[in-house]
Amino acid sequence: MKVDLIISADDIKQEKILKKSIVVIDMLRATSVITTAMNNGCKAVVPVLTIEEALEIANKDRKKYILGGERKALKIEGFDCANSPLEYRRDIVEGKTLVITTSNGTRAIQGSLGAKNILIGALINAKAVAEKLISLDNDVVIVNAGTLGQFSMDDFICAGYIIDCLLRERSDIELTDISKTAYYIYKENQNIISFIKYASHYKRIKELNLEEDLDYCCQKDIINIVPEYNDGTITVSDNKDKRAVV
Ligand code: 3SL
Ligand code: MG
Repeated sequence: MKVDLIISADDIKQEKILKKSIVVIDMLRATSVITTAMNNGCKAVVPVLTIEEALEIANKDRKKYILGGERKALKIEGFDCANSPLEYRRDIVEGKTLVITTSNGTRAIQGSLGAKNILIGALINAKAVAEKLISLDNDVVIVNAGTLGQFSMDDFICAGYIIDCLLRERSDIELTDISKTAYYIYKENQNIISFIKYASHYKRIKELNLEEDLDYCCQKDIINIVPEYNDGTITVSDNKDKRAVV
């Protein structure tokens, strides 16, 4: 099993992801939101690129859908929720379909179309993602959403932790130089907050007084499910027994 890594949604190349098992990471905060919503009983998540697309889907039946996401890290006018994972509580999401649009995370998911599998990963479900990858037994590309086409320290260290989980399960994993670097960086910085407090996006979220989001997203392995994208929709195939309490 080979593991490669792409550093931002803008750097995805079709030839690199074709037939691979992809993990999309936007730990601050889109993939943490999707994972939390699904863990709290959300039926499905529809990731879209534009606000207009999101409104068009949700307006078909406002009782069935929740509108979520952000622009410039802020709630979108007319939407139900912003991009804070803590908003996606069971009483809000259970039985609903979340239509979400975000600046980087949903772009990274859409950019990964053509891959064999597209898994949704974050620190909060990293170990479960690694276990799922082992069971798929295919070459892996970790797609970091990054921030507006730029490298993001937060997604990179999250990738490093997923690689660490993979290496604990299997010794025959071949890492590219960039995935090896993510792994080494994680090994030297296992306290995630101490490392990513220097990241630009961390600072932006902190300036918005969303420190609780940061604390939440920086926890490792509090959720055991792995959301997966197929044909326009993200679901969890075996979430019933594995749902953790958050
Ligand atoms: O870029 C994204 O997809 C978002 O997760 C960014 S934010 O953390 O909500 O600002
Ligand atoms: Mg991000």
